[in-house]
Amino acid sequence: CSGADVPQEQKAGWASFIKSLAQMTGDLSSMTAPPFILSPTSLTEFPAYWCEHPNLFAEISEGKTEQDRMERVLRWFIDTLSAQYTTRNEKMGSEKKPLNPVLGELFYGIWPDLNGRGETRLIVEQVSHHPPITAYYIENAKAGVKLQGHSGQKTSFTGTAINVKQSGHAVLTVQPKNGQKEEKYLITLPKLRIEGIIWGSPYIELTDTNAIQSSTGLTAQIDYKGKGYFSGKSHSFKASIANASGKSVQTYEGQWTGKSHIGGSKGPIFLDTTAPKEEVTVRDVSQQTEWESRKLWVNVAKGIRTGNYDEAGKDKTRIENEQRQRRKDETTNSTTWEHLHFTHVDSDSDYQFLSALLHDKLTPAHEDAYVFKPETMDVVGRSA
Ligand code: CLR
Repeated sequence: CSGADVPQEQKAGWASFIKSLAQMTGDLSSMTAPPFILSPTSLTEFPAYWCEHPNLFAEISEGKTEQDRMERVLRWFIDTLSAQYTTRNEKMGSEKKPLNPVLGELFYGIWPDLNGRGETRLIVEQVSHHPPITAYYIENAKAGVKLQGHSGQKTSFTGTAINVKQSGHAVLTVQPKNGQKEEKYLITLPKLRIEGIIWGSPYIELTDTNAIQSSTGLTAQIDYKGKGYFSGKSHSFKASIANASGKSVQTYEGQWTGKSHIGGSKGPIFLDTTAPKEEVTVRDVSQQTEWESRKLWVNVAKGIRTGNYDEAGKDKTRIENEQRQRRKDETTNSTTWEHLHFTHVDSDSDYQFLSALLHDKLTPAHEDAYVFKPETMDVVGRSA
């Protein structure tokens, strides 16, 4: 029956949450949801999912040809999907509602240099609160690969599922190890459907398509299907790499949560995403500044983890009030909040150039971007 996975005493709360979804106007991040569905993790931590297999990220620049490198980009990209979209189900039993970051919230991490692959660094900043937008930068300088992007969401409710359209994009820059010239890859983001809402055990299925457009002219297109389309299996995809004239040069298919193959389903293995993931390394909370996510939310997270929802609620209210006061002060003083690590540009020249190379032209032709300020790489954070 509906709500089967909802704790008895929260069934009424879940029912009214579902009702309020119908009234939602595109942003559900600030909606109140019953405790059992709350996650103790802020959305500013999510960009770490781009790199839980740092080897695959580093190895992109080792590709010998343009097509080899595009295939490596595709392999790394498909590999990130299971981390991005199934981690909460694996760790917490279902998809959960993440903490809604405050403006200026920061998240830093690294993946250590193992076997000479180079250290990978992650810098995340919440650059907008209404609507929520998270900007991120990931770099492995030794390997010559860096990723810059931002992410937002528009949500709508179908009556049984939540549709999530992702806004933003990412640009990957690769300096090939063989000395060939620098390449850029525009990465657009797939659409999500959150299913299982009625039962109280939400999970994500990816839908539609996304693309990776290289400055070399090569394009990768990825099509997503759930159960009963390509293979009868959930979390399925088909991908193809095409050259500048649109001719397919290689295809791939399989599950983004498991194995996929080159060519048909009987072809050689392309990727097995079940290899152990390397979680990002983050400084201990005791060494973090007030703006760093795990320090900022420490009491809220503790309350959620231990079932002490009063404590969680109280500290969340304190944080939100403090934010409201800051915004008021800014209005009074005619100042605006300044980003620490990123500069906002209205039109991203990489997006404009690369999206024009796509056969299925993107709309809009322009998108904004948050450009990482390299001189802030070593800044430990904003002081309280
Ligand atoms: C954020 C960007 C990441 C990929 C990603 C994964 C899960 C998404 C999240 C993004 C945005 C927020 C999200 C979440 C799943 C659930 C959550 C859509 C796109 C919403 C706000 C909460 C829904 C509440 C139900 C679980 C009841 O790279």
